[in-house]
Amino acid sequence: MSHPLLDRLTAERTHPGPVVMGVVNVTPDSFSDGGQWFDEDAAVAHGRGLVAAGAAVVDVGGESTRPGASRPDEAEELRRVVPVVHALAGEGAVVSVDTMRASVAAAALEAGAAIVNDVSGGLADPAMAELVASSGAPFVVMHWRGHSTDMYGPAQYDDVAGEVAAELEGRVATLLEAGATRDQLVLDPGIGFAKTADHNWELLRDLGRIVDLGLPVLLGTSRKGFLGKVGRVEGQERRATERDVATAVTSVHAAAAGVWCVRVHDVTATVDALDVAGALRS
Ligand code: PMM
Repeated sequence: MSHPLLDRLTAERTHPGPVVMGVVNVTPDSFSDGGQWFDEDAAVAHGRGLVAAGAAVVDVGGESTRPGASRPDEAEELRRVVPVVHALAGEGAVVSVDTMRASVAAAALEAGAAIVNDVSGGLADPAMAELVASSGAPFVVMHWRGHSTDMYGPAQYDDVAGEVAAELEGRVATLLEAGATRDQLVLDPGIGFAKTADHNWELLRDLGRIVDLGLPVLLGTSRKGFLGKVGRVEGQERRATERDVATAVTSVHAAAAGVWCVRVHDVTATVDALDVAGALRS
């Protein structure tokens, strides 16, 4: 049983496999596209283009989570995010807000956002669980072990998929205790967050263990560093914008593993890949 909005997004998609979420980073410093959509009009036009390319949801964020990034203050995050959410939602797009702050999530919902995507799964802001419960909006619970200022210190696992699954279940229990309902929750293993390249590959191979938790799963591999390194010697890695083919391959893998949604920068590449994979299977 999932939230009516999540069911609607699944039912209305025009390609096989997972729903596609397109990324709109209203930041000066994101690792893959920092600065490109920092201007409000550019961000809105970009979001519109992602919807035209097949994104069922556009994810608007104002804080870079690039390793080592420092956080914008709340006023600055609100200034970046709210007008873009308002404009895209006003045009009929389904918008999610990518934030770790309950105040920003609340303002974005007020401006027309329909989904809250929190890379900390509610851990960064103690007020988030209460907001999730009171709003009733779908909430993406990502696996997280701390802010990006120390991304790799906590990247210690004996069994990465098992530990990520257990920690996500802990977050779900806390959110339910705060009054959220199960149908609101979407799980995300948090590729690249407190995970080395080896951890990311292992998690991707073991995605079924996250899907088996029984909630819809969202996967964000798009343009991440481990896709730049694979098959390349040091110094010759693919740059972030050269990782869209690699990302599309992981979207096909996610489809086979039963993932509900993939979060990507290049929507066209992923939709093409899902179409081809679907035709091969049917
Ligand atoms: N990755 C980034 C940002 N937000 N949200 C979710 N749910 N999952 C992710 O993997 C994720 C995210 C990384 O930064 P980007 O916006 O440049 O992709």
